[in-house]
Amino acid sequence: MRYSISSVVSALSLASVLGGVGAVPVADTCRNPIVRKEWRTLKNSEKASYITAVKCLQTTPSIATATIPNAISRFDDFQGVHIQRTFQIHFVGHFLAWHRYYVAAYEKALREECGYTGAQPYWDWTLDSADFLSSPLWDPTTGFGGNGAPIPATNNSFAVPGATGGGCVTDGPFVDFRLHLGPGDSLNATSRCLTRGFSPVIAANFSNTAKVDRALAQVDFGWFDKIVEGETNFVNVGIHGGGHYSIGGEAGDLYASPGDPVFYLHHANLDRVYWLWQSQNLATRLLDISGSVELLGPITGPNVTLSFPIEMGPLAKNITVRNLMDIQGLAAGTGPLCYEYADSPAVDDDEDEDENDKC
Ligand SMILES: *[C@@H]1O[C@H](CO)[C@@H](O)[C@H](O)[C@H]1NC(C)=O
Ligand SMILES: *[C@@H]1O[C@H](CO)[C@@H](O)[C@H](O)[C@H]1NC(C)=O
Ligand SMILES: *[C@@H]1O[C@H](CO)[C@@H](O)[C@H](O)[C@H]1NC(C)=O
Ligand SMILES: *[C@@H]1O[C@H](CO)[C@@H](O)[C@H](O)[C@H]1NC(C)=O
Ligand SMILES: *[C@@H]1O[C@H](CO)[C@@H](O)[C@H](O)[C@H]1NC(C)=O
Ligand SMILES: [Cu+2]
Repeated sequence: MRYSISSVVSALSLASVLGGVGAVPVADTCRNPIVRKEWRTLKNSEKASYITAVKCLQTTPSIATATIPNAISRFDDFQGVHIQRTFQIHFVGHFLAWHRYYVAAYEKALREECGYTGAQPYWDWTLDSADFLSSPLWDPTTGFGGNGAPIPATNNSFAVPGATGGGCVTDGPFVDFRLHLGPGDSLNATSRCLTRGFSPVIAANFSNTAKVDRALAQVDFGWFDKIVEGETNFVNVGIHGGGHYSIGGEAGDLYASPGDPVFYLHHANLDRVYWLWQSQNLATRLLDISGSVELLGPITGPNVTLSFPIEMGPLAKNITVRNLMDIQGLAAGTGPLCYEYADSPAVDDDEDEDENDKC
């Protein structure tokens, strides 16, 4: 029920109604929102176009060298800004808003600088939770390539439970790709391979439907965000950490994780879950924001509000949280966003009924 097309459609019409009330009249520039689809529902030709656009971003010259001197490509610009802002954008009230804007900026760069005509795909990791290694994402020809080569456990600076691999990826489109920033908070010049360290255990325990349902069942944004972000340990990993640590390697690096192109599919899915949560009650949830402005900051505040500034450095202009609450804010006259999410292929009414007991 929660996920059904009809509930999302009615939610979207409500968004337009809300936007009309008291909003400055704006040309209807979001009549055709681009549709973000689950990776495995794309045609092979669409998958190829996306990968081609990512590789284009990886070879398009940086525009951010004033603030990230060792960025070489536009892809590096995105990773560099995430590295720089890590402590301002995680375990804070605007975590989801910031990453919503970040993914949208990346999608815009793919479309406007690399000729990509599709939308940012998402990765519904619940589909792969039970059989992580068989995910179509890891296909060497129609996906992002697979696990990293095995390295000794002692070489893994960050021991993710159940991690395998850990070295450079050995197949797929990014086998020769070089990262120029990181690891961790380093912005020094470097040339590194893309590493992965798959952990099927993390995927099974933390990237499953029950975890998503638990997040969706939260009554306010504060609790929703808390459940999504989880804790800074491997016992109560949120669905955010589940995606990151199940891939591991570069993607498991809190700072440098956008160095793995799959980062953007993972965060698009988190954004989809955020939107599904908002869509259960848009009248309230387009306005509901809370949480500390500081990393794991005090419960006493200061807290994030709708007027809190969201900074993207050289990637996009400064805006406020208010502008990021609605993924079709462009239609509502309240922000720059104009996209929607196609249902995940897992979701149908039969399955919804089966899942009712879990929440
Ligand atoms: C493991 O770490 C050691 C010491 O830093 C290094 O010499 C070695 O090359 C590393 N091995 C692999 C497979 O990365
Ligand atoms: C980065 O470069 C600076 C200046 O050369 C150096 O002090 C620092 O140790 C380097 N950091 C890393 C992680 O290599
Ligand atoms: C994953 O779940 C299993 C079964 O509940 C549990 O035994 C194991 O400790 C969990 N592992 C992690 C890393 O959470
Ligand atoms: C910040 O939010 C917390 C939790 O919602 C609340 O208890 C606290 O009073 C808020 N602080 C301020 C300054 O608004
Ligand atoms: C965004 O705001 C910050 C803080 O006020 C400012 O330093 C920065 O120059 C602004 N960036 C842009 C692109 O306007
Ligand atoms: Cu992040």
